[in-house]
Amino acid sequence: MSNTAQALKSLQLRNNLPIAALAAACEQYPKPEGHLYSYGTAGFRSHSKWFEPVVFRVGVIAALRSKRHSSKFIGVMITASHNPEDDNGVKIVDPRGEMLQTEWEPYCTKIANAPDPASFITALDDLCTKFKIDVSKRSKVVYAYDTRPSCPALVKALQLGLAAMETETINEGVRTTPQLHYMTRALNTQGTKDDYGEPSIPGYYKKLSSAWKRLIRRREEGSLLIDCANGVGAIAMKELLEYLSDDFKATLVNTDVFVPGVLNNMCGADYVKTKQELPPSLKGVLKAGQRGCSLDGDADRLMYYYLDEKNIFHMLDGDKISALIAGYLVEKVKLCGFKEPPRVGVVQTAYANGNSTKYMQKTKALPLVCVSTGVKHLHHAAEKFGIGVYFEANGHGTVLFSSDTLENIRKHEPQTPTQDDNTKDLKALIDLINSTVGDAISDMLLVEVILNHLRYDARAWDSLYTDLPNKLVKVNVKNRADFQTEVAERRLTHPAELQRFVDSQVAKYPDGRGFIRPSGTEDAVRVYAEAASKFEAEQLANYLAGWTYDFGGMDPAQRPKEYLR
Ligand code: 16G
Ligand code: MG
Repeated sequence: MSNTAQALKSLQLRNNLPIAALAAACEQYPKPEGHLYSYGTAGFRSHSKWFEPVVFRVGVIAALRSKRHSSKFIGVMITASHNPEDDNGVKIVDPRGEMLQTEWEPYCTKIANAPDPASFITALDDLCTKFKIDVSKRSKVVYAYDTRPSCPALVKALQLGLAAMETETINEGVRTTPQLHYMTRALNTQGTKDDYGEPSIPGYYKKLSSAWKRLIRRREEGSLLIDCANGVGAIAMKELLEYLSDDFKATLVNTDVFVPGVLNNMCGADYVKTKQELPPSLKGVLKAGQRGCSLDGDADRLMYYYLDEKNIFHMLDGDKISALIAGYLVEKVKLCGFKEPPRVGVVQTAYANGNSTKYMQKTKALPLVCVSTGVKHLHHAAEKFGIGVYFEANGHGTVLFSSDTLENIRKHEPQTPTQDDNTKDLKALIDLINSTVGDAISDMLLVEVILNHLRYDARAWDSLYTDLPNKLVKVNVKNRADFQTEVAERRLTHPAELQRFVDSQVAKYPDGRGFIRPSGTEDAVRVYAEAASKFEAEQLANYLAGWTYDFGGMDPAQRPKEYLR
């Protein structure tokens, strides 16, 4: 008898897992030695060459998650978003289209790292016991993947995991992440009072385009330039344009979906946000005054921008998008004439520009909370408002309507024609917004509708407030776990001495703010600083980076020269 067979025979399981099928499949995808995976902020991420074993195991976990939820559909998305083309990632989507419940994350990590079939099955057994999973229930999983060349092989691995659990599956093919989230929710709510829309990709396009047509008034001439990052957003945008009437004029650029090496390369939302400049491929294409926007590689982030008459680049990031939407919604709600108007609130992270926070709280008197980085944190905080607007500065965000708010709007009886018009608008906005997760395409339509209603051009929108100059630096350290934070990542608890240094430096700069946090997706620490001038913001960031580098146990002689000390 082989070692594996012996180990399997001596297993004492508490749950009736299909041991033979799981073990056979696991042997086809042995875990590479020396690689540790972690279910982090955006699921698992890795170089794609190490990734098939993880995706196989995620298939099994997703099946168990479906059993845990009385056979509801669970989503699985294979994408590494804005990361390099050779990377890949996988995440699990819960029945309402939300991120996987956090309590499951450490179990996912343990299952992914189990070195052999016996320990893999034992880890699954622990999960089943912990969450009282009835293994005999049916399981259903819907999955999709982006345009990365590694996806077909990863999909095969996923399918093997699902087959081992005899899961009922729907393969949605090459889709954006938000489309997969939409599908998951629509499949699970079909025919119920929470029906989210027709559970199909044409259903998604119909929902968005019909809401758009109900909302849009006469549009000015001119075309929106959309940088699709050479990713799956290009496919979705082309399909959506078929559904939108002629008055949506868009020019798509960076649509080379299957050309090797171009995905997210010098383009896309992450490029724009981190470089704070126009992607080179748009130079000479974007005209002064014209609006442009960039999606990221899986189309869940959105960045807007324009060039002024002197051809100077201006970025309209997630904070500006949030300010536009929240400011608009709070006025819209007033115009509907509710007896008890829903409370509009905003959720941000520490990265939100200080002037955006001031604008929301002081100018617009909006309630605002700050939470840790990562969509799951923002989403949950936004659920506490009647209408919760959440955005990360990097352009990921959406709007949530609580069930009480939806009920309130459904029952509302407008007393005047104006109230009636505005209530109709609000209902159409609910359909236009993909509330399951940030959706670059839905957000882009929402921004365009609001600009259209307010008769704003990019400059008018930009002038809501002026961004404080800022800089983000990535610092390599020996162990990012040595850096611990509190108050939504705005302060370090450890190393305490480093936080004291941050405080003493920040105090020297007018409008200064700075923080240091460990990344949730990479083995690095991020340093952010803002101040009244560009020079000061950069100087402050470089000081904080220098100290972070040294506190991170790195050799001071090797410190990059831009890091000050
Ligand atoms: C992931 C998060 C994103 C966050 C980023 C921070 C999701 C779906 N995505 O991409 O929201 O801004 O991580 O990365 O949650 P960091 O921890 O490496 O700075
Ligand atoms: Mg993304």
